[in-house]
Amino acid sequence: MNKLMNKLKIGELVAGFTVAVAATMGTACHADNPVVQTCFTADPAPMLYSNTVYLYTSHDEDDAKGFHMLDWKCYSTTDMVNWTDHGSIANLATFPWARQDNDAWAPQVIERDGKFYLYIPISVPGWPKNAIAVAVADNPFGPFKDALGHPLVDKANGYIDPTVFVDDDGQAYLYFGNPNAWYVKLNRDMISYSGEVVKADGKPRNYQEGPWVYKRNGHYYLAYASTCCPEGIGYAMSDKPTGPWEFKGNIMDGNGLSSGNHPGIIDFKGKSYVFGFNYKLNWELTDVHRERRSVCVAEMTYNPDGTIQNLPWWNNDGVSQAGVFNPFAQVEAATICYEKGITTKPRGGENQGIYVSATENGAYIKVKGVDFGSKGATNFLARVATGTDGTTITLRLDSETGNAIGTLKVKSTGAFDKWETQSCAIKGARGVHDLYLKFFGSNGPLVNLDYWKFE
Ligand code: FUB
Repeated sequence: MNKLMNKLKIGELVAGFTVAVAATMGTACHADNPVVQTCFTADPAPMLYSNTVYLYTSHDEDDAKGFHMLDWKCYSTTDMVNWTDHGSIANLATFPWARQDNDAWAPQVIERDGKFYLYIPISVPGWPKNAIAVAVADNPFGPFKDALGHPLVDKANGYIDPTVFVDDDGQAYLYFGNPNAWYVKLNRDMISYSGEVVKADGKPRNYQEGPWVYKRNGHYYLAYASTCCPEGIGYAMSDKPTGPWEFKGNIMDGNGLSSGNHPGIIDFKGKSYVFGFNYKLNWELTDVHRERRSVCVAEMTYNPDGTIQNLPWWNNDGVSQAGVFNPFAQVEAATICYEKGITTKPRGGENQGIYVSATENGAYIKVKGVDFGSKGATNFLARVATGTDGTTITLRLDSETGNAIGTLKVKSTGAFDKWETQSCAIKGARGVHDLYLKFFGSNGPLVNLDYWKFE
């Protein structure tokens, strides 16, 4: 990100704060944006693989004032509104030769020939400090292992924000950079490159950082975080992957609510989506601007000539659901459209997934567009762990106070890490509804929930 205070004057921050608070008060229960509420996420990189969208993000720590970033995260969805948390897929310790206390910046993951390649910017000792590294995994969730034991692209000023694009002829390109867009041609192994680092031909107007390169209907696109004022998302087009790039406009204008943005763009089930970030959750917690960002998504529309229609700033509503949600298969409890009072925790061990913890009386998880079918459901099963008696999980339709279809009176399992399946009867669940799992009990940790399903 460019120097924050150069781009965003204090007045804009204060004005932004006022509007942010007004925009979020009373609406949180209905919001679907930002995509993740259990932690701060930034620098979205969506990947389509096997009919699922995987969203890789950087992660602002809860205590961040400026940037404080230690790991990279992964979420997945099949309907664009309910996102399953897969936790941390790599962290600074994955690259032991790099700076270990900060700078886990914008990632991207690409699948090729059944392997998954994570490209990340990282800091190395000395100056200049910016380098690009690559890690590899056998599946989208990692754990990703350092591929080289050293940077893929050695240090230079501004070598950040890598993005990889594989053209139809099989040639892969790695783009990166602030305040220039540079690229190299990757070799087929995806962990080495040939030739020199090249400065992209024609820097598009207001290009700052966060390049995202892709091809659609024969046009090459370079979307990026664009600066002039608060960061927006600009884009340029070309008829070659190496430019020259012609500036075409802003996909989203900058906004005083945010000092940054960073695009990730994808097509899924016949629609196009742009991801970026805002500071909504930060403004809900404090009136001070911190680097505590939250990934958002909006639907994007192309004109017949391939240009892209300008979008308003991220709204609270998010995008419409692509399909419905099946509650009859086992559902990871960390599958969330929106929540309050929920934290997510790793089960432990490599690739063991995530469970959720309800931390306060009145906490809830919203799962959107749940299809109970015409026959409906009669039973609810949940894998729970709790050291206390008296917690209930009430299942409500369409809002936190909507029609209750059942209540699970959770019995103590003896400890918060002793798991049991418990169940309750369900009545009145038919058709498609938003489902709210609403947690009541004494304050403090109430119950841990690993997965659930209806029968
Ligand atoms: O998240 C750290 C940095 O801020 C990213 O690398 C930039 O794109 C900006 O979002």
